Amino acid sequence: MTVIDSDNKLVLHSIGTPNGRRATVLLKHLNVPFQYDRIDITKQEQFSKSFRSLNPYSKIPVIEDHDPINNEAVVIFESCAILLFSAEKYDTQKKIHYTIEDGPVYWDQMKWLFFTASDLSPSQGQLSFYRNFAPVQDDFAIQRSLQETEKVYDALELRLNENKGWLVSQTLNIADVAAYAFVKRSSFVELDVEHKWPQVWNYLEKLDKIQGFQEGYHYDALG
Ligand SMILES: N[C@@H](CCC(=O)N[C@@H](CS)C(=O)NCC(=O)O)C(=O)O
Repeated sequence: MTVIDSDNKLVLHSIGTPNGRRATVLLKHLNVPFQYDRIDITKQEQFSKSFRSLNPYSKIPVIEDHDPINNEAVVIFESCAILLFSAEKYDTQKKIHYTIEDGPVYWDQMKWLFFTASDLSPSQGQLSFYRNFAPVQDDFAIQRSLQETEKVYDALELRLNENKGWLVSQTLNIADVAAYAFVKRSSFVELDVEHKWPQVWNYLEKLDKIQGFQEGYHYDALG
């Protein structure tokens, strides 16, 4: 396990899964140098004592860094909390995030960020588990998680359609990073995004062209 190094560089403990990729996409987009500590969750490394001391829930990604206000060491888990922290600390030009001073658009960002955290990732994650990894084929579980995931993609489609192809305002922000890492992985759960949710497909193609997004996405891959 890597520990935070003396030059204060951010340490990312992660692997190339959708939640892990949220962190690498944002860090690459912002050109933030980081030290990568690969936690192989297929080898149960997330349950080691040292990793558990960083995240008692034993999930990647986790970062170690220093607070931008008082420079105290901090450990942050939860991929969307990592996005909020990294944007606050490193996006000093506010290229990819809104702050509370920006008014209602900040709350829109939070709303869509939380939507990705509490609706998109869990439903797609469950579908992925039941389709790709469960030891037994459980048709009810597959159908239920498919239905929930489709509802999420329906909501994204509606929002993008009504809001000129963006989730928040008409600009890029951290909610897009959070959505991108999962939508880009949609073929793994056999969702036909191109034909069923054309606005989401166009959105994905648009995000693919943003600097650092594909680099961050492909930085690592599980398996
Ligand atoms: N809510 C967490 C979820 C993190 C998560 O589910 N990480 C998965 C990989 S994508 C993991 O570490 N799985 C290992 C395990 O469940 O043992 C976040 O957004 O960071």
